[in-house]
Amino acid sequence: MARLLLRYSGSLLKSGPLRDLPLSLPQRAASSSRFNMPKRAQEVARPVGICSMMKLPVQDSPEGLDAAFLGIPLDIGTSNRPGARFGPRHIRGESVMVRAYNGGTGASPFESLMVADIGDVNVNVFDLKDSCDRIRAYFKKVVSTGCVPLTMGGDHTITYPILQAMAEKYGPMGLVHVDAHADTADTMLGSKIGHGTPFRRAVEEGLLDCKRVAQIGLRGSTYDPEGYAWSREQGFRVVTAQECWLRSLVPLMEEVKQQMGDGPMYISFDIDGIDPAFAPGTGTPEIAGLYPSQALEIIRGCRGMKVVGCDLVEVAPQYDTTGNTALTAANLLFEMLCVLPNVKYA
Ligand SMILES: [Mn+2]
Repeated sequence: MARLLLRYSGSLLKSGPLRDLPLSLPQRAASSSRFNMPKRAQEVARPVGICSMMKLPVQDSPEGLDAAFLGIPLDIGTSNRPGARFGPRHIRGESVMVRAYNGGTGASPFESLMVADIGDVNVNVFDLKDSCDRIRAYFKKVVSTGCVPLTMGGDHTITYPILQAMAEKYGPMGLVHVDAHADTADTMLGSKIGHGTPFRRAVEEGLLDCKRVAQIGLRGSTYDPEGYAWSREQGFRVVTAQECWLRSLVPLMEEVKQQMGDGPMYISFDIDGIDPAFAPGTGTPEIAGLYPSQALEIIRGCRGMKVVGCDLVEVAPQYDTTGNTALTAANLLFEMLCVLPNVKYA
């Protein structure tokens, strides 16, 4: 099919690389790479293009992919402010600022892995249990292909059916869980399923290798003086936000790496782990949380672990008119992509 070309007569651009700027955007960027490559802002303006994660090509299926971004626009498991159903759209929108290379670590994920945006799980916003069934079925398909899912939530309920699908393939999983809350309640208003219960259900069903679970950033008021006792009784390592204040988390992550060993592990990052000064767009904010730089230390510290899936949950963009929460989430998802096995580093 012929591409429409806009020919410039202005002398400034006449000999420049944009002389043949196409009038419409092809799905795949012109690139010598055999992998999908995000389009550069020097060639395609940031607001141009269909709103996929990092403006990557969109495809329906995980077939042929090493990793895939996908959304779960669900928030009916939320206990306080709703709105995380809009997380995936806003994360994709802000992701136009995320470039292909990691200047901080030297990672070149798009020269190592085939990545695309595979859209959203078609959840039922009138039925949480049915939504969990749908998510589990969807992820069974994704992981059966060997594709690593990088999921945009959605409230934290979604991690429960995701872990069900992952554990079915990989067995009990290691977990790096960043959050203000342990999310290990037994019930909420009598309900076994909600965004405060996913890791209790996961333990009950044997989805987690409890000695290989680290919960980082926990804080805030609790319902009893030993708020995190249940986690510790299971064998989880609990690192409160207070233990992280004003510290580099590089040494912590060296220890977590030992803890995870060689087994398959999952990263579940609740945006409320970060201080609400930086990420106010979330449903259950708690003061005195992690810095974005500490979030980077945590994720970058997962390099070398056998990461088989990741999620970034609880972005409720309407409480943040700046867009910074979704921007932070987009960057953290990119950082997760950068620590997947087989990513090349400079
Ligand atoms: Mn959570």
